[in-house]
Amino acid sequence: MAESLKKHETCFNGVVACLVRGIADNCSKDALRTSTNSVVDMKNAHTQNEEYLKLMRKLDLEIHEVPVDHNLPDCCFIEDTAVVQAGVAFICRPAMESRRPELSEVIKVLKSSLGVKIVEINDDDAIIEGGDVLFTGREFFVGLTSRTNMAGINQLSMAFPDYRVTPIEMSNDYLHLKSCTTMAGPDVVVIANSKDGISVKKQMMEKAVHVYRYLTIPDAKAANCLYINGTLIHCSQDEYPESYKVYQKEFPDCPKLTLPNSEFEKIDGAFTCRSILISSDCSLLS
Ligand code: CIR
Repeated sequence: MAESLKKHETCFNGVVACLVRGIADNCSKDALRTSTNSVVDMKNAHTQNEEYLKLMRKLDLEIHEVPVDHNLPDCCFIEDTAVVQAGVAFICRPAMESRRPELSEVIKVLKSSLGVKIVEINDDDAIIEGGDVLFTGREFFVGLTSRTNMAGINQLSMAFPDYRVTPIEMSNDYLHLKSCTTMAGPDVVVIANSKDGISVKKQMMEKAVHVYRYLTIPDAKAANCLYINGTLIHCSQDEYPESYKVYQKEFPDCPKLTLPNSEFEKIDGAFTCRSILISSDCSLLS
């Protein structure tokens, strides 16, 4: 499969594995969140996470589980710890001190299970989280948010010298860039129909090295989707009926699956944040 892929499609159609991490027992109580009164139903969260893993298995991905640490309430949001693309694993530096101890176990699994080059940050002023890093297969867009600064973006640029890295200005409406935009396949960007979404789209259109197809999604939280080897994974009809309709209508020929995400959404987690997808150019598995 992977050999015949064009380079820019490898991260979409050459996905061979994923890294995931379980839910800490103190997640409901201690996970960071923007909404102060949200309470996670842990039983339901575990059910939703099981569905997520079931889907990864159904798509034939080899699953690498980083051992859950019950002292790290946000550890299931593994996307924020590393950007693994184009043969490199760039280790992030989360803005929140409470999340930094998440890194060591992720690095261990990346080293032991995958043949990928590890690049760590050497600037104490840098902060960057994977949720802010959108890779299109051709270039990176990185949100400038409360979790990512220019020093962090500069570190990412150094780790991926072959790719253009474009900072995207954002207001504080969203936690991360990928809270309002993700890739729905090669060269297709889905983006929230919101003030920030519109501004992000404008910046991407002005600065991108490539012309992408942009698709606007009515519910901001539904603009976070996953595309894995030809299958598009998006919001359920129950949770976001209007956005669900857009996905159904705009991707008529693409196999589509839905997942519930309501429990993770309460603590600002979207679909992408619960895994790090590994493509064939980043793995000894290929
Ligand atoms: C946090 O605030 O760090 C977590 N509660 C949520 C992180 C979500 N990460 C992501 O979407 N990439």
